[in-house]
Amino acid sequence: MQTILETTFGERYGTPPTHLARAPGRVNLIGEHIDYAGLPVFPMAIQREVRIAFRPREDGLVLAATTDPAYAPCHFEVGRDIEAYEDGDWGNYLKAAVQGTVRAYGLERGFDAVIQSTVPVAAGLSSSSALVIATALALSGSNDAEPDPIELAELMADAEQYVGTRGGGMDQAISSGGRAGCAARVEFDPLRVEPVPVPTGWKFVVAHSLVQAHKSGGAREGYNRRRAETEEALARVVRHLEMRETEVRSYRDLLQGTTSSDALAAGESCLEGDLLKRFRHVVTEGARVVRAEAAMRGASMDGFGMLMNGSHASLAEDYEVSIPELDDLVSLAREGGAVGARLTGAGMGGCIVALAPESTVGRVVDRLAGGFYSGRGWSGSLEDHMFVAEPSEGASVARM
Ligand code: NG1
Repeated sequence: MQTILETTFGERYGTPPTHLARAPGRVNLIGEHIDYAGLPVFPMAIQREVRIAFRPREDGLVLAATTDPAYAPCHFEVGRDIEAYEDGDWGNYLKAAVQGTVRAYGLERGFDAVIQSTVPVAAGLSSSSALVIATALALSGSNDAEPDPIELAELMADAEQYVGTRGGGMDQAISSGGRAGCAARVEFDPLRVEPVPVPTGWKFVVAHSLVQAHKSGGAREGYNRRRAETEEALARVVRHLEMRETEVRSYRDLLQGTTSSDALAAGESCLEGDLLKRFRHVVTEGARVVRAEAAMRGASMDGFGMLMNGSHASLAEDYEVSIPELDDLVSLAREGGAVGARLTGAGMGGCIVALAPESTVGRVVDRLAGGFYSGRGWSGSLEDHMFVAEPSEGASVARM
């Protein structure tokens, strides 16, 4: 039986597709808003993914359509300097990937494509990076190139800045380099993805707040401002500690030269207001990631859950990226028996992630369904908004 991708491709281009590229979305388990500070984060690739059925072309055109009528088809020429569509146009993610891949590998042949995604959009689950990685694989596959997954992730983290958000690189790394059954510690500069097996019986529930946070639109300003604030806070602390600005260029550098508690004390004495809050979040979240990895390796579910709770409090109070809907979901998940829950992704909308033992996960889901989703307007099935995330394999491309 033909899949919807194959049927749509045949109807549109009159031939069957020859290849399939896929790239997963991700849920970040802990380590939020610190990838751009150079600190390790702890995400997991999930079963929701972007799939691109494609066929290489003889010329340099990219023709793309999706199985979702909300997204208009687009076409453009492969090149090193591709002019962007209007702000907010989904096609800019394709252009970002193509331009970045061409600049790195000098590829010339384009492709015909049909795209399908099961990653909710603007939900903090990295639908955009999954699309970017899958597109880069489609272009590479069309030109018989086989980029290394980590190198590709690094390239695409830069390439995605084409849409105007200066992201940190976590999403591309885990979408490209994730391992089935594992979460991962992602380190930066140089990029490293170190798989950590998720213990049996740990279940991560993802639930959407029904509020979208569009990073190609409104949420971009909030994201970029936070990033600028953390940089400003760092510069002041470095001056206060009389460290050399050329040697301490990130929070990672800072925390290699001083302990978290000394860094916090320095922040308290030279920062105030929002800058102090942003600084405190980054430093404490960095410490939570280290402890969370140890908790997962030691199968301490309560330990991991406690750190997730601490992360949410810090994101809500110090980083100020939560909203009432996310706070409600977090409280309900805990009431339902989750050992920990937090907003995941950039916040300002999007999803929460909650950790529960397998025996309790049904209660968590019921509590969220009854306490949050019933009585609110939403379309589709409840599974579109809330699901149990499975630790999944990173992106791949294969002949169909
Ligand atoms: P989401 O929530 O998927 O938009 C963004 C950034 C990440 C990271 C998180 C916050 C992009 C592509 N992604 O992710 O790099 O900074 O926010 O932890 O900008």
